[in-house]
Amino acid sequence: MSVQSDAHGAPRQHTPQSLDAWIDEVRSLTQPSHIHWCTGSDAEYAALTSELIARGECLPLNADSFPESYLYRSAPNDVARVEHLTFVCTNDPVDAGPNNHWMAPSDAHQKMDALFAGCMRGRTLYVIPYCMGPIDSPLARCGIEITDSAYVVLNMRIMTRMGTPALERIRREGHFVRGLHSIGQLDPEQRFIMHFPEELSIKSFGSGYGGNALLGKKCHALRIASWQARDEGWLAEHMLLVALDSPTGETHYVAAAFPSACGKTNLAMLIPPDALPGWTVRTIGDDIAWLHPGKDGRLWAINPESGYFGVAPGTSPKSNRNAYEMIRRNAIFTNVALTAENEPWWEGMPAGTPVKDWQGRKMDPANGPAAHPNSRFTVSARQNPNYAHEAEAAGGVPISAIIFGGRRRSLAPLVFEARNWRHGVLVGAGVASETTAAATGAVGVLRRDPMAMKPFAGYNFGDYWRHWLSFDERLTNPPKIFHVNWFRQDAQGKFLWPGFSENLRVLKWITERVNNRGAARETPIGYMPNASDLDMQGLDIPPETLEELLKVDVNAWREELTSLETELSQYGARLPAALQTELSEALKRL
Ligand code: OXD
Ligand code: MN
Repeated sequence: MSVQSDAHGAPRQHTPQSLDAWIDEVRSLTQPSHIHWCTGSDAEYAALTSELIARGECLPLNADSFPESYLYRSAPNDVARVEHLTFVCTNDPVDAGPNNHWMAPSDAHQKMDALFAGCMRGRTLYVIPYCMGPIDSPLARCGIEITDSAYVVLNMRIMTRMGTPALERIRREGHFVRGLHSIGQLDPEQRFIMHFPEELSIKSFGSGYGGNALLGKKCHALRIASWQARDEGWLAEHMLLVALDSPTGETHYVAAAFPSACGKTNLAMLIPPDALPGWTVRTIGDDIAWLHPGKDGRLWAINPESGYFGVAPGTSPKSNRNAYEMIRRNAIFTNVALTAENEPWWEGMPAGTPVKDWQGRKMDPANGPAAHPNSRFTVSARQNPNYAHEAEAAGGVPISAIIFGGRRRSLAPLVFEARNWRHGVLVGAGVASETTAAATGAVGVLRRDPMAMKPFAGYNFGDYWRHWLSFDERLTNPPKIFHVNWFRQDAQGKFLWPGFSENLRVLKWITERVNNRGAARETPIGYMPNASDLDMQGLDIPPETLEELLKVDVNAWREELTSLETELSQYGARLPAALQTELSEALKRL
């Protein structure tokens, strides 16, 4: 099955292989001993959990302090996304682009089918029908994941609208994204995450880790959906979504893209500081947004997910009180440490003492952190005390501002505003960030992560930027685009900005700019607040620190954009001329 645009740009849907024929084909390939069609019911969740407890694969946590919550430990070599083993398999390698690892679809299918052959013998094959987005939303898209992991089923039930209603929609619509997953032997030598965007399908083998195994999330809702979105005229992005209610009763919806483990969940669940009374931040989503141009010329967004797969370490009443409260029931914890009271524990926890580390070993600081740095909680978004009811709106919410950001100890100021949509696309393309534990590999290395989509864009970034630029014409009332950096450090490595709740001060300026009220100065990199334009009441920051946070180092920016120019040149003929022009103009302004 594939979707292509006809001469008029309208999506053309090829007839998919029928669901039942595909299940039959997978059954003969993988040879499971049972097939279980997931309904998404409470009883099913409870039964699967009991099975996993009986098999020793899951530990119930303290029933008084963490009711209905469980701990899972993964294989120690299977704790993060594996970007070097993740492929986009298009007929023409240029369509995958230099930003992706590529394999020819026929080779990839052959390789994967050899791994899948007989891999479910003695195991149950679970068929998981799911819907990404509100079940009645025309902006939502469905998929089926076949897996041999009950852990995946339990997580997919929290993270997606999973079960019978999704299956009914799939049967009605006749098309869906096909995902085939097996944990295999959890052997890193036999681990691959393959995407076939032209067929709207995914094959993932050898990993049980969320980003590799919960196929609705990164594989479908970002890599495959970004391709689908290009064909159909929308955007699938690595963005949180929030509703910002101001003291005057206005609501602004804001989308923000940050690389993995850069605080998206914390920003999405921000609790306003006492010094800014009357503000409320409500969460629509913490990781992925699907953005569609509306008939009114605005950009409308849904969160395709229904739960959070959040980074546990650092989650505390101080960093994110709502998250800390929300994960005290009905939560799945993966690779956290354990206290003597059978409570989950991670670095940054205000109390408790770990007695067992994330691998279940007796706690010994010589073995490193107690919780794995990429240990996670999975929890329903509805448990968030500030869950925005708009997350269920079939038509989504209209976006006023898009924010890009990265983790950069130097250069990027606290906030700046792009001059217009086209300049905003350049700002997004220039996002760079220090790597984190969310993916295997070195941590703390600065890398370019355009639109925070480096690991997730399912096609050539050159084509992706062209698609982004096309929204200049598709939208008569586009969101304003901003760039923020919460992570600036001084020479001693101390953070210059307190972050967390205090980030609301920057969001407040952003909403003022959206309302054409906020003051700003024009700088060579865009519009920036003067120190006096930010609401700093009740926050004690030395004036010279604030000045440093709002400074533009012209020479360093010239170097930055020159290096961006070199990086963009690898996209050759696929790089849109308009982006190159935008970059040349930005360089001239410096
Ligand atoms: C995530 C990630 O899990 O970006 O959201 O890695
Ligand atoms: Mn993410």
